[in-house]
Amino acid sequence: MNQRGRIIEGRGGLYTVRDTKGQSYVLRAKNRFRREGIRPLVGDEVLFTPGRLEEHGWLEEILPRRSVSLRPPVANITQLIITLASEPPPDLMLADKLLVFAFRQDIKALMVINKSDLDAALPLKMQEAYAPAGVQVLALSALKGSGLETLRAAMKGHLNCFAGQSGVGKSTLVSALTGLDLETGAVSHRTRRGRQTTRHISLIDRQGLEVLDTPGFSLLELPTQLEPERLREVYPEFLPLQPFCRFEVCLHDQEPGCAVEQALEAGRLNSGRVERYRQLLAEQKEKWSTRYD
Ligand SMILES: Nc1nc2c(ncn2[C@@H]2O[C@H](COP(=O)(O)OP(=O)(O)O)[C@@H](O)[C@H]2O)c(=O)[nH]1
Ligand SMILES: [Mg+2]
Ligand SMILES: [Zn+2]
Repeated sequence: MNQRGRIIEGRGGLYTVRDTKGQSYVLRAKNRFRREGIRPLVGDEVLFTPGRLEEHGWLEEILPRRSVSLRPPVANITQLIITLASEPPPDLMLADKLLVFAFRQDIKALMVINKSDLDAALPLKMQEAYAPAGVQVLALSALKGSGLETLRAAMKGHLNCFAGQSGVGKSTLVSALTGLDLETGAVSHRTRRGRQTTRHISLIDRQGLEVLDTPGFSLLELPTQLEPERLREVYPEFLPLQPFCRFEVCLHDQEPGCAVEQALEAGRLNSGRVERYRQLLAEQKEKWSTRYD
């Protein structure tokens, strides 16, 4: 008889699955998965047959995924926590790409500005840039422990995944929130990427929080299949303006009579967001036009 659970870890062909009662099982995937090209992912809801005595059991079926990411390989995230800090200097292009990734899959996005003990101005700047996109921005310091309770409350009920540049303090945050002692690295060592990329992914379920700390989101590429025309759809701050653009298929990229351009000139849109949107649009157009090469 099949039982139901969630994959919390995958290593060397063995999957650890936890059921709703908190019991863990070690499973092997049926050959069928490989034949059909299906890769079980951490976060997957599955049906399985437990093993008898010391034997491993069998992963029988993967239930439909709510969201999926292949780099890092995780399924069913419901909230992406985009983490920034003043050190290393914020990569806002990465933040915007992460938002595109999240919004395309209907994943909720939350932005946390860590290390606010070092720089109290950054959270306000990010609030200005991202609140119009409907993103909640939280200021905190994992080191000082400030702002953690607000973050904890925002994480409840979600399968959370921390994303952002190496060195912003994701692991420190997850440790502070869950009481686990995760591997953290000082910023000055962040170029030694080997250790990070070999690290495996696991789903932590502690103190009422479900969370993934993965290094893989730090170099996000938008998928080639994302049509340039669809990019504007995942910029919530553009949507109310769009009906006022002269052209219905306005890409908000210097076309005449563009309401986004007018709002930008009037200072009613964040210029960085618009500039980076246009840069991403150009990149997607390029990828799209060469997608069969
Ligand atoms: N000043 C300060 N440093 C922090 C804070 N949180 C983390 N750090 C430091 O930032 C460095 C990188 O942290 P880590 O958690 O490994 O970052 P990750 O690469 O995003 O997982 C470590 O040296 C941490 O001690 C914070 O709130 N304030
Ligand atoms: Mg880390
Ligand atoms: Zn327009």
